[in-house]
Amino acid sequence: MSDDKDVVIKEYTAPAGGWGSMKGMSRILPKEGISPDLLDALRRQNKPEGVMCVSCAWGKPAKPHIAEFCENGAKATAWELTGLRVTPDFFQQHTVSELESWPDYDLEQAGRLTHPMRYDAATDKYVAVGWQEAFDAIGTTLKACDPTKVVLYASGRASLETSFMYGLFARMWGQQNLPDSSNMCHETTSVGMKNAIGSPVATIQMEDYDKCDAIFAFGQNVGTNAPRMLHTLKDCADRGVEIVTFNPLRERGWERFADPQNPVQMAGGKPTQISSQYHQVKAGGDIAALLGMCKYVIEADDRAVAEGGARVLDHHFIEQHTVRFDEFATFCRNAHWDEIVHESGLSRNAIEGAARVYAKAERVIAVYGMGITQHRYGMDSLYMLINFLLLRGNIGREGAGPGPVRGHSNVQGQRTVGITEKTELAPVERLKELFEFEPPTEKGWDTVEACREIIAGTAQGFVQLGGNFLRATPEHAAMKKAWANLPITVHIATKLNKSHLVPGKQSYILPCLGRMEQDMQASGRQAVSMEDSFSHIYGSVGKATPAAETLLSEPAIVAGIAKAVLPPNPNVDWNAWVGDYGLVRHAIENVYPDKFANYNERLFEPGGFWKGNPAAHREWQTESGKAEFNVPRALNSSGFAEKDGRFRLVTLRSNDQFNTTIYGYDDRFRGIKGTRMVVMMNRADILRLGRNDGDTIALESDADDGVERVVDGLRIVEYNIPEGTIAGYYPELNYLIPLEHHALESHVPAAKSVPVRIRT
Ligand SMILES: Nc1nc2c(c(=O)[nH]1)N[C@H]1C(S)=C(S)[C@@H](COP(=O)(O)OP(=O)(O)OC[C@H]3O[C@@H](n4cnc5c(=O)[nH]c(N)nc54)[C@H](O)[C@@H]3O)O[C@H]1N2
Ligand SMILES: Nc1nc2c(c(=O)[nH]1)N[C@H]1C(S)=C(S)[C@@H](COP(=O)(O)OP(=O)(O)OC[C@H]3O[C@@H](n4cnc5c(=O)[nH]c(N)nc54)[C@H](O)[C@@H]3O)O[C@H]1N2
Ligand SMILES: [Mo]
Repeated sequence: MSDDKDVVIKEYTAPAGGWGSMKGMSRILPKEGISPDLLDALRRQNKPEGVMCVSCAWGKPAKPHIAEFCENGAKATAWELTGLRVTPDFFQQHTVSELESWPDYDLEQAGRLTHPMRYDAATDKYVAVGWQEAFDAIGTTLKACDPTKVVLYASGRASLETSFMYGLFARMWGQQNLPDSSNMCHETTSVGMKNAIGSPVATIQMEDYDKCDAIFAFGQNVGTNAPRMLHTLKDCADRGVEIVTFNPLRERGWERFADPQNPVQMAGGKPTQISSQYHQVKAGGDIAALLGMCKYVIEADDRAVAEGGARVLDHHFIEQHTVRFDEFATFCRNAHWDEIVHESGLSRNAIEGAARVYAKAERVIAVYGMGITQHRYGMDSLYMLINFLLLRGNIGREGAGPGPVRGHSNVQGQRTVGITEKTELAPVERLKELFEFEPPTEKGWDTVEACREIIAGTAQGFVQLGGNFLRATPEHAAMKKAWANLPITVHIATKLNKSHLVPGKQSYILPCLGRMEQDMQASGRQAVSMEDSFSHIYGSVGKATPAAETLLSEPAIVAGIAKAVLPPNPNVDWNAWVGDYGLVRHAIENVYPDKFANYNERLFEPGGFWKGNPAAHREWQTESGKAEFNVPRALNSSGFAEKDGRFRLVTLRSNDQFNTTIYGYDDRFRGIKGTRMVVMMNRADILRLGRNDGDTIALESDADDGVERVVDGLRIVEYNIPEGTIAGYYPELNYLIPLEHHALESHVPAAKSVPVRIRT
């Protein structure tokens, strides 16, 4: 029931994949019982006409492997198809205050929610309520609110169909407070890439990995967070592609991999070495590392020009397709190596070694994750990554380009179909024309803004379509206090989580079908669809028996709320849409004809259908009409100065979790077992503090705002991590992140470089 399992800290020497992943899977599965539904779901996972995994957003190949799932996808599937149930009886046995004290792991273990529930303050318990009664009561309360003060959050799992309905509901109600989990995740990509190259998403597709000859990887933990990508990387490594990784931690997936589907490797053959170079940058050190590489390449080109040698830059591309190169090049030439070395934490030699790989490669892909986006100057890191690619024309041609690895399985798609707080990203004119209402034009709230309003007590209600907002957001102590004062909280969810257990004045849990489950409606079995990191869109058909007969589908619940809140509109027939999701797709196609032409017909195309990307063929939809170089505003993205006793805390995921869902206490690749309450620390830092490996300490906020934020009971784990950078797990450490410590323009909480000190 708690975090005090047998703690074992021991270096893990095996590769990613291999028998370890088999054990990782089997450790989770038997507890849950292997049901025929689970086997069927795994067999059909990520295959054409199959069911799309609820875990990560990695692409689903047109020609899948026999088992196109990974250890962590299997865990996510097993836990969705668990035989355990959270029934009205369960809620009778436990008060909400009691449940709130349970660890996230125990809440997840309790099983699937089965009945709509209403919070009863008198008994401090959730009690069963009928669906219609719930919708009516929610409708009555929401109608009395100022719609522009209610938050309609979406976590990136819900399908394109549900998300479209949800966004439409918000706008018909007169608001667009539609923060998405993307606001805590790749929003830096969406804002920064749009500014720099006119496309908010990856320009590459899966096939580009077959054609690249170098990969530069920044701040992403492939072995845990997108394990199916390991197959792609292995194929690349086998072809001799150079893989150069930048990460403060030596993440096993970027080091070596044994393919569980390769009999030779499983029989003890040599695992594949993934990275040919591995650079342990400091937290926030990517701007400087990229700057060093850009400087090297630009100066090599200067020499080539002077000596009449072969050019190193793609100067044709630069002239024809970009702006502000000269300004950027001057900045790089003037940069000092001592500063670059200090800010990156890497030697000049190491950076030049990486730059030489870049200068030699014909086609380069840059992949990245939260290590780039979740920083105060995350946008500058991202701009540097784009600058770096532009220097040799590595955007908009085969085998080259930026490849952000998205988080939730449909997080990118939700943005595509209107889950956005930004008017300019919403298809306002089309909505007006097709559904005959006046969409709002006032910008809605993003995640940080929603948190501000909640803390200030001005938010009047919170609806969450999936997710665990309270647990996932920063400034946890203040958020928790304020959350309880919300006039109404409504949770559309499959599993119980902490956000549900700090009820607002009124609170409802509305349990929904999971993606693996059969969704029968008036017109028969329904499919839903999602978009992956490569902008490919796939249909997904659930076949498992629903966890309870009382569950409704997500579209049905969204429609139920919409009908209870909105006056009837003859152009939106919510009931017909719920009866046949093909009609929702038809509406999506009407709103976005370019991206979704023949949506229903193409739903099951192997490998998904591509929604297209102008930057992929060098059409730059930017302000200047060109790809833009940007000079960074800082050399380190952390956004705070270094000083004695201050650390940069990286908060990240273990191998046994999906965001706030904790599947277990074994972070296998990092060799940390039995506890999540750790802080990974360099040996020199431990000695300097006069502490020992295994000591228990408290971390406190070292932000300059004077607010006290503390997490106690953390065990020091001596770890291979740069001095001054420390790491621990999210969400436990979210108490330590100030709300205003976020990426400047995108408002992504800066979870990868949080200023903290050890409490003495
Ligand atoms: N199994 C599983 N899969 C998942 C998830 C999950 O929780 N579990 N979550 C999903 C979601 S929503 C997302 S967004 C993705 C997240 O996937 P990732 O982007 O991999 O996110 P994190 O686990 O937070 O790890 C960030 C990585 O960045 C590194 N890093 C930290 N700071 C820096 C820095 O300053 N510079 C560099 N270069 N590296 C840095 C860390 O060491 C770590 O390897 O995964 C998705 N897939
Ligand atoms: N410190 C720190 N904070 C972070 C991060 C970090 O790296 N460090 N990462 C950030 C990132 S990248 C993200 S994306 C956010 C994640 O934030 P969220 O997306 O809000 O959180 P999740 O943990 O993914 O949500 C899990 C819950 O979703 C519900 N759920 C699961 N499946 C379904 C379904 O099919 N339908 C519905 N309706 N509900 C379902 C379950 O109730 C489950 O408890 O956290 C962010 N917060
Ligand atoms: Mo994410």
